Amino acid sequence: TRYGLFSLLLSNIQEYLDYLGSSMPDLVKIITIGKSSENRPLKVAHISSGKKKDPPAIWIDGGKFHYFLGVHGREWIAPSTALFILKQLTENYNTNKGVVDGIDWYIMPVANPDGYEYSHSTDRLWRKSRSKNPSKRYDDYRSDDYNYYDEGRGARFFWGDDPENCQGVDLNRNWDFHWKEVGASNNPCKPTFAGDRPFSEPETRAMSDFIMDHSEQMKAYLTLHSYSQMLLLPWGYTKQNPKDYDDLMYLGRKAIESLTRMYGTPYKIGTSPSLLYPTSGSSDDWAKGRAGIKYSYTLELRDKGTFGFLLPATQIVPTGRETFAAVKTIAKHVMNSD
Ligand code: 0X9
Ligand code: ZN
Repeated sequence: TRYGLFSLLLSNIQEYLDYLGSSMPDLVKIITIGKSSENRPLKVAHISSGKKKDPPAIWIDGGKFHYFLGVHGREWIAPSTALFILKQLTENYNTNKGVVDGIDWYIMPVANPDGYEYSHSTDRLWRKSRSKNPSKRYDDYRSDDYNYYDEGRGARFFWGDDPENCQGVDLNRNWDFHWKEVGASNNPCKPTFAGDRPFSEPETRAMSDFIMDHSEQMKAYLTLHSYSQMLLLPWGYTKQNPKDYDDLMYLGRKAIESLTRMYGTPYKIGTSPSLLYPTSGSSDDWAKGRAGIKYSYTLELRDKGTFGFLLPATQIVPTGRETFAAVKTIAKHVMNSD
């Protein structure tokens, strides 16, 4: 098809979703779960072959905030990896029948369409959403003693700072679970601004409402970010481990073994405070702590900093392939333990 190698402008992604929905209506339904601050549709692809009664479900978002499950604007590899997975599950149905028939997939390639678009049009390193924050003299924010940056990866400057307009909320700090306790900023000019209250943003509200409505069915929650090559498991807000930590580590290791087998890409596995930094109000913690989804993982995709957010296009397909291998391992486990 003309989408053989998808183009990754937001408009092309939305077109591809609509194309899948109309060309494979029995397999793919495109659901609009809400609107972003700037009124863009928030689209989720529901893949269900109907071959199994009451199958378990898996949610994947790219670029939630950040930039495939793309929550964070600048993390472009996330939406493209989500799309790669979506393509394998649909256009390559025959090859992947087992996991398509056994699972209901909910895939939201771009969870932060406004931030994704802004990172293309204006500021390549934009992370947050683009909502307008209540005006307050920005000087007032300078005195904040707790501002949080990308310390974990040793950033020397503050990516995504925007002292002029101070728009947007970090969609991975805005969820209603231990909101703003640690690793989140009060300051709307900072890249990790948590918002004025939990779920202040239409994007996080739409996603959490949708996931909650399907939480009984959902057995795994995967959110795609970049970069670092890590599989992170809860909790992010505390150094304590969840009761079923060993189960999450076990499946996480199996998933990463499948990933690494493909091209040898090394990944670390562990919690965010032990490998990166603590954060609270993040979607992975909420998915486990509030929605009760056992297997909740954040995948920090390629690379380890050579190119960082500016990953060359030649790595898109290899990243998609290895990540899909990990996702299939998780899917098979969830199918068998159901
Ligand atoms: O800081 C984040 O939101 C994620 N890293 S990123 O560079 N993509 O922004 C990590 C989130 C990991 N999960 C938790 N800490 N709960
Ligand atoms: Zn991110």
